[in-house]
Amino acid sequence: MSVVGFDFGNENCIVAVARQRGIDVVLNDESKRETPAIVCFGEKQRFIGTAGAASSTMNPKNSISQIKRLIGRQFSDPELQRDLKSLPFNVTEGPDGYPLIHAHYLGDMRTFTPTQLLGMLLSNLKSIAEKNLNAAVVDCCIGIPVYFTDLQRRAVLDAATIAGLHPLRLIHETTATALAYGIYKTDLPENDQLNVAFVDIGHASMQVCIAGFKKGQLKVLAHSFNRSLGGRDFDEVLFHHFAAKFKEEYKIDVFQNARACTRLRAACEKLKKVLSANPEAPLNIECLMDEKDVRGFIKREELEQISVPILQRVKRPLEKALADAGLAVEEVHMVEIIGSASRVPSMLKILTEFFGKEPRRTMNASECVARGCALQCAILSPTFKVREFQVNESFPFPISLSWKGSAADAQNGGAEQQQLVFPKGNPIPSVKAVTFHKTSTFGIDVQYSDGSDLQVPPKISTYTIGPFPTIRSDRPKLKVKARMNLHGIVSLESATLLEEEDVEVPVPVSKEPGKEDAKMETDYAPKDTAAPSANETDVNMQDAKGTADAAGVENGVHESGDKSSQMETDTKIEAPKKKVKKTNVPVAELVYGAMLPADVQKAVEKEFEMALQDRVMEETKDKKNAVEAYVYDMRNKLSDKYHDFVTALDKEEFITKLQETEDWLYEDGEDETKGVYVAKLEELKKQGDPIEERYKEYAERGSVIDQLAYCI
Ligand code: ATP
Ligand code: MG
Ligand code: K
Repeated sequence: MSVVGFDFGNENCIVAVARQRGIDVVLNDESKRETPAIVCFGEKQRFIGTAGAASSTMNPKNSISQIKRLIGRQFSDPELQRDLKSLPFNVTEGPDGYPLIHAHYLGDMRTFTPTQLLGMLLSNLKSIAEKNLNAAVVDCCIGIPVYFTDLQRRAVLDAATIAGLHPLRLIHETTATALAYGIYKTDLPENDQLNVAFVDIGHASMQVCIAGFKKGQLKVLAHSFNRSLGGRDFDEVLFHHFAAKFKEEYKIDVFQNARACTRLRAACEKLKKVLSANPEAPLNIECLMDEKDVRGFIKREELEQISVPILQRVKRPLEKALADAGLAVEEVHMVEIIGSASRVPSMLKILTEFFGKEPRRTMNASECVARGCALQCAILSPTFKVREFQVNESFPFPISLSWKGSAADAQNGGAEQQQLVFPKGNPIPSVKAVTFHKTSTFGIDVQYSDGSDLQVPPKISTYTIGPFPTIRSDRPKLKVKARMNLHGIVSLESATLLEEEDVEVPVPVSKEPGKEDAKMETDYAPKDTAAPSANETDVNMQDAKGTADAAGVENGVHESGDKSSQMETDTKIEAPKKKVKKTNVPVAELVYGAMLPADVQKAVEKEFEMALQDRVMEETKDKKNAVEAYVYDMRNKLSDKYHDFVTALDKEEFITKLQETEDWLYEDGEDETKGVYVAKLEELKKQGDPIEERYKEYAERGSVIDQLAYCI
């Protein structure tokens, strides 16, 4: 089984694999460690990754990039709207309120969802891993930003399904980094805690994670982020700076010309990188617009001045992380910076000032996320034995359930009630049982509580619980099980009606006397947890206010499996007591904006078709190349080593035929199907093979004679 980690960025993706001797970042077809996150649509096929980047300058309108920014967001999302302004391709609002990307592909204008596009990127990354491992890749871990919403996490999983991948875990990028940092450290303290802040400044966003390390484990103390603060902001200020300058000096308005915009932006990104290593740098672009060559120049100091508004925003996520971790700045023992935009010197200055110490770059800034993902995959996979290391992850948003109070409750008649179920910082994964006093069908919303820092509609999903069976007892309880799975996705997975029956029967007594009631909540066996102990904390029993249908949350607990029924068989008869009858009540799920399973299946088939088309086109190219290669090779050999094995007449005829084929390849035969090239090669071989045979026979005989001569 494969053990693979994927880091898909806005700009670049990295693939890491676990081998017996450790984790390796693998090379793509172009022998690069980084693969551009681009899908380029062509007339006959798609070009993904490095191939996509190569065709993107020629075909900007059909080259789709920044897919990570688009995924799982509503079209009306102001952040998405801002992002769209600088993208060269066409995006519109779909009937469901989510973006659709338009591209010219196979002779038609077509639309794709961001999830489909991420599926394409992932299937390209999957094939990079497969080529390196020489084996099928299915199991994997994928890094995601800590700020990804429930919907974005689901979208990544759907994209993975489309690509034929099965993520064992979606892991927060900064946590993957912390894992890659800690697992190799042999000097972690047994009792004290080493607190390390990881700051990731990527292309579009910034993430901070403070983790506490002890021997054999890490605990995430806080996560914070700014979703729109990264390297591209520097590109943008440089872009506006030079756009204004060129308007004044050269009387050209790049905003009037999409191609000029793209070229100036690209030049500004390069300029920014040059300024990271040099105090000043020139910017020259030939024929930018109206046949004018432009020349510019900027000092690093000047970049720092015009980027003050960006730099001012860096401090807040740092302060938040510290506050959430409950640490004073001196208690952070080390600061590690990652993400390539952390190379901007003024960023480093701010971080140094804030933490009162120089941040370190022990980690490979561009590869640590993928490496951490591969490590996490190895930990979760049965095929690898990994050094004991626990990852105690924490969820960055508070999540509540809300429902309508029943009319029977006079005070709360029909009013909305809310219960915080997974507070901010809740361990991942986690299961909680929530008790309701409901007896007929009702709805529960899962939503972000206030203060989630997410500017998205709070509602995640709605569950309909019911219909209920005929109720026979007085005050039945309904236990609803809410799960936050290993990916950080929340769902309600079951509802059980508990009724005390009148008949007095002997009851099960658990092995721990006096704990029968709590047992059902706590005695869950871990299933999907990487860190079983992550869940044992955070017991939060909030009882009903005595009203008709208030809820209580019981405990952060593990997977139940079928433990509860098992519990009843595992008993001794000791005392008569009322028996509790359990009945499952149906739970129907509606997740806002998520793909339906049938649609995912359709997308899988579509991806399969498109991949087949790509493969056919690649093979067609190969077959065409084979014809061309045969022509050149045969022509050379006919006038060289095959010379004595063909009559002059046959040779002349064959050479004419080869010439005709060459001409055909550049004219009528330039754009043929794979079958035509295969047939053409066969046709040529019919003439060439006998010559080749005769030559081979002779050569072999010669070598036999040589051998004999040698023996004698
Ligand atoms: P994200 O983290 O937003 O998902 P990503 O992981 O693709 O995106 P990175 O590869 O970490 O992002 O960083 C890319 C950014 O780093 C780009 O904006 C790029 O211009 C910038 N960058 C790369 N090298 C340098 C450098 N030497 N100096 C300054 N900035 C750089
Ligand atoms: Mg990144
Ligand atoms: K393992």
